[in-house]
Amino acid sequence: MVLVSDIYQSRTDNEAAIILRQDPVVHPGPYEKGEFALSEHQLRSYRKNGFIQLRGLLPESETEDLLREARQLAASSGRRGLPEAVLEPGSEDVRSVFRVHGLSAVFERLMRDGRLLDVARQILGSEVYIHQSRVNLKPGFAGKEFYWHSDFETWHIEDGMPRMRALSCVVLLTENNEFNGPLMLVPGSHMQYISCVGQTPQDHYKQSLRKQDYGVPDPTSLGFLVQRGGLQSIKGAAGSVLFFDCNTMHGSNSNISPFPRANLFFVYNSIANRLGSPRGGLQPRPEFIACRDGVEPLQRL
Ligand code: 6CS
Ligand code: FE
Repeated sequence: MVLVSDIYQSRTDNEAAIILRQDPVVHPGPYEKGEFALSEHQLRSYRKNGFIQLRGLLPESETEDLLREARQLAASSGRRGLPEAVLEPGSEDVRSVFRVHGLSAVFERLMRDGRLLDVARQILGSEVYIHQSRVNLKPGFAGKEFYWHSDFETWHIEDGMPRMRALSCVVLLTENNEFNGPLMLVPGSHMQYISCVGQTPQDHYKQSLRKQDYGVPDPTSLGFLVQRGGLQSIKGAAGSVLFFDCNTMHGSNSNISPFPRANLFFVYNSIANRLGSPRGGLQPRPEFIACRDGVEPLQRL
């Protein structure tokens, strides 16, 4: 008999494995339904697919200001060489800016906006805080791909996130279309956890945020998930908002089109799901990637 102490074991150098999800998708909780909470129908769709896209949740005029702010942050943090500014592999273009809710008052307000927060609290069934925030810029001609992954696999192994009780909220800051590398998701994949092969090197984030080689699913498991659920790309105008479960398999292609693609991410985590120790003797990742200090429930605006 094999005793497994971690229900979501991964990167222990074993063979790849598919583990059934042990956590709810929509978490029951005493949480009061907010003004912008999802309808029963929308909630059912989120539970089934592991994501939901809300078109036009933010008006386009509002997203113009957000995009300007994101670009300014990218330029200034890149110029100052802040660790929050992650560059594209083999180039000087800024790929992502992390901890945007700490760097900008505009994003600090938005993370507490009822249009986003009401949905996050409703799905996670509790008070929430921000585990990670970032803007992915994917510039025209130059933005490279994000290979297939489950965020939870990384957050569990590298950040010690105990359970699947977190979600990503993605605000489209530009149009996302078939040309500029929109996000692709595998519907239903959130119900299976792909335990990945290979051991994580120390300081893995320095490489993985530019191009990820560990914590990626094997082709057989990925093929199985896609065969069952198909693929869906998230296309839409700026102001569309996507909520997706922390274990939904996703990735995106590079952007060889002239059209830049910028998306803003807030990762909401349940206050009952705070980080523990990373697995496999890894050092905790820096605060700007995984919040640990002074974690408190977000106050709604
Ligand atoms: O390492 C992380 O936390 C991140 N990496 C990817 C590719 N997606 C989610 C998250 O930003
Ligand atoms: Fe991701």
